Amino acid sequence: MKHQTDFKIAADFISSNDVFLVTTHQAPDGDAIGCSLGFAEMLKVLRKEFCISIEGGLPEKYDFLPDNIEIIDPLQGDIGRKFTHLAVLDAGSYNRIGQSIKLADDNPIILNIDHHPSNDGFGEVSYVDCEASSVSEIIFHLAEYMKIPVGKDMASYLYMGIMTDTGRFRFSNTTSKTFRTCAELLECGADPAYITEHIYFDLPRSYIEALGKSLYNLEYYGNGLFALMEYLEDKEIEDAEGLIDYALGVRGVRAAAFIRLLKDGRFKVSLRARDSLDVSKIAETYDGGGHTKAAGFRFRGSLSELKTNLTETILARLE
Ligand SMILES: [Mn+2]
Repeated sequence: MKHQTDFKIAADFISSNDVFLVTTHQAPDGDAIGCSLGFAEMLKVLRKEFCISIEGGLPEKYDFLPDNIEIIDPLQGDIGRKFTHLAVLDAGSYNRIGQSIKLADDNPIILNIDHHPSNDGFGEVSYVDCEASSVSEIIFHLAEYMKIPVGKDMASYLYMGIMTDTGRFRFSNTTSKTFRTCAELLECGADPAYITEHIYFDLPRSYIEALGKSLYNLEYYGNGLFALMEYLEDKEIEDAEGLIDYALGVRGVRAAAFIRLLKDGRFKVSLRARDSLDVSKIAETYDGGGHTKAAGFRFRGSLSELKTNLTETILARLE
């Protein structure tokens, strides 16, 4: 898939239309939320009409963000309106927006802005920059290109997106450009201490409980090269994605998987790797996707078969 990174086409799409549905992937992470809100701030400056739809609405942990933009949760019923022009952000494929699809026309005209290498290039206009740390970073540079001033709220959203998608500036997607972008966001009013405090040091007790249970179920395979963690309680953990870092952070571990049970009986599997292993390739064999070092998929079937197959596949590539 050849991806294009020409801001002009994206900017023309935005300038030449008036009403947008802004949406992102289901189970939104910090970047998904940050870039959607940041993009909406841009549309505000341009005096465009828009609506943000995120499946499940805004997760509670993001309550601290400025709340002057309403986010629609398509699971809460029909708003009686459909949109022709969509800005789909941080989603590798169109169906990743989940139920937000209900707010789109049957044949929507889509602007796809993303940084996942697995992006399938959907949409009339697709801007996919795999070198960017996050879509939030892309949105900042798009605003700069379009000469749109970045206010404090927009800066806060985008800083939050970059900080979370780089794992607090520690993943290999963190570049000098990332830091320069963040420096500019700070100059535009983003408060890094405030944002970090709310994202990482204001955890609900239920999260710590889930962490305890997940760590209790940590297993090692292949002489400790692969760590497998599972959380099969019938209780949803808010922001469970971060838990896998504990498995990957164990000395000697080069790949980790975290298996969770979804409400519909399927398993959600997150994969992480250090070094050379490309876990997005493994996720793709299960119809999932993601980045080389962080990917995932959903699976319906037997848990023991899943664990056996996944362990074999990963160890075959590690050893
Ligand atoms: Mn992202």
